[in-house]
Amino acid sequence: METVNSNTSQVFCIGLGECGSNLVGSYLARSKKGELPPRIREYLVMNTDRGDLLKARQKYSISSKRTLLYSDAEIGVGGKFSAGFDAVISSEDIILNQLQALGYEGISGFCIFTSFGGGTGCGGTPALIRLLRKRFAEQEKRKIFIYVFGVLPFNNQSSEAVNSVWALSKLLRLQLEEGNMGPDLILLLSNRTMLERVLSMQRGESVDLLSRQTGNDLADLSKEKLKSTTPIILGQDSNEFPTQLEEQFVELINPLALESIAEMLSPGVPEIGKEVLPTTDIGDFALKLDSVVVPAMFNDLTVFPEVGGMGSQLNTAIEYTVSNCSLTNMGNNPAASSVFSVLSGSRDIARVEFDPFLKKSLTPFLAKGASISPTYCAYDDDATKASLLLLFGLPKIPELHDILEEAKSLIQLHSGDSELKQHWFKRSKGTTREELINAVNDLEKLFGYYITPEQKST
Ligand SMILES: Nc1nc2c(ncn2[C@@H]2O[C@H](COP(=O)(O)OP(=O)(O)OP(=O)(O)O)[C@@H](O)[C@H]2O)c(=O)[nH]1
Ligand SMILES: [Mg+2]
Repeated sequence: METVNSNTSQVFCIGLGECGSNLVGSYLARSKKGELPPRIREYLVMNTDRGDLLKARQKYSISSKRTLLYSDAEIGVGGKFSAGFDAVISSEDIILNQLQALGYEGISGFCIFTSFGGGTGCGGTPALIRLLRKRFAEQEKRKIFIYVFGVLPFNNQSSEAVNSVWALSKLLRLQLEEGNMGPDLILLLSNRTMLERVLSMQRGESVDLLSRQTGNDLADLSKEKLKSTTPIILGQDSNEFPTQLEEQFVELINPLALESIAEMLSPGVPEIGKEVLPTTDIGDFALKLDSVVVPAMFNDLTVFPEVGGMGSQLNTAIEYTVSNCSLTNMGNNPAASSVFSVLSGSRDIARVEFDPFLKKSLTPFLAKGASISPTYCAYDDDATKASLLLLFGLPKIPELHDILEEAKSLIQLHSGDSELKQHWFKRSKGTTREELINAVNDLEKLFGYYITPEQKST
């Protein structure tokens, strides 16, 4: 396997569809003085929906050369992922031309941001990855890394659940094609998990704002009470997720997702007074992790090396990170196949000597034989806040069980002898019932044996 040169890696970010555009827009608009964060060469925000693209452009002040409206639909594809797929295929030239105009030659890798529940991003991502892989293999004769940051839907969005199952299966199957036509990593960011995290962890101003807008005093509600008294908020008992709340929720959620994304890009960024051991850059994650990854980030880590007992302090921090900070719920027993940890902080905290402690504390969350890759980002500055990023490869994901059940129910609903009934598959998704059943089977085989309902955590 060819390796990625970690010393010179520069990354190109692409936001596909509405969710992808928002994530890329809010990530890169955060940068100071309009400069891109180090190691981000450029970015492009793409959509098949003119209105949404314009909205993203205005909201995040994105220049027109960094946006691309493609396909002739102009109003999005309404969740029909096959149309999202075809839209990329029929616009390959204009996509490559615009990437070239932005300067993507010599790039080490791409980060693609998308939802898995919509149509433009969900369907377009596999087609885009294939296009990029071919372009670099044919013209630059080299391998690039491609990471997909994919957003899983809220509860009870069955049509989005179907799309998510299709997307995951499609992306993983593309990896099996000669030359790997799929992504190196799929990072799962779950809207339902992130919403719960935000509501329970960040009961500050943002929740007050949401409370005023929804008429619910969210700050005053425990998670259980929230579920029972306002089922609509978490979509527990309603048939459909309330779209009017969705926009407000994603505003709260996106900053949480971006923390982990920014941290993933950071170890390889050179800074004065910073030392990274072992040398690590974003491309290395692909070499050490299984291809489906759940990030968990504790960005306000407080440990006190001077007090001693670093083993137990780190143990507590890791337990907390796994159970409270993962961006997709991994339940109580993730049994992951691999993990990458990045401990950042002052030289007292980010020390290679802590390797045995970290490994010991991570072991209960891993399957037997799993690989552990710790990295330490040490800063001269004593005041630097400490943080811990854990990337779990192929963990148990109870939520995928729910998504699969939602998808199966919808598939079942439209199945039957009637040709007219089955027409739904063609009309709404542009695919066959068989293709969706195969996608369900793929995920049940990959994850099913350990995502039984009993293993669901609260
Ligand atoms: N976290 C997060 N989720 C979002 C955001 N915008 C949309 N979503 C989620 O994305 C899903 C809908 O997908 P979109 O990204 O809107 O769809 P699209 O790719 O534009 O495709 P079409 O609209 O079908 O053409 C839903 O699950 C939304 O909750 C966002 O900014 N952040
Ligand atoms: Mg859209």
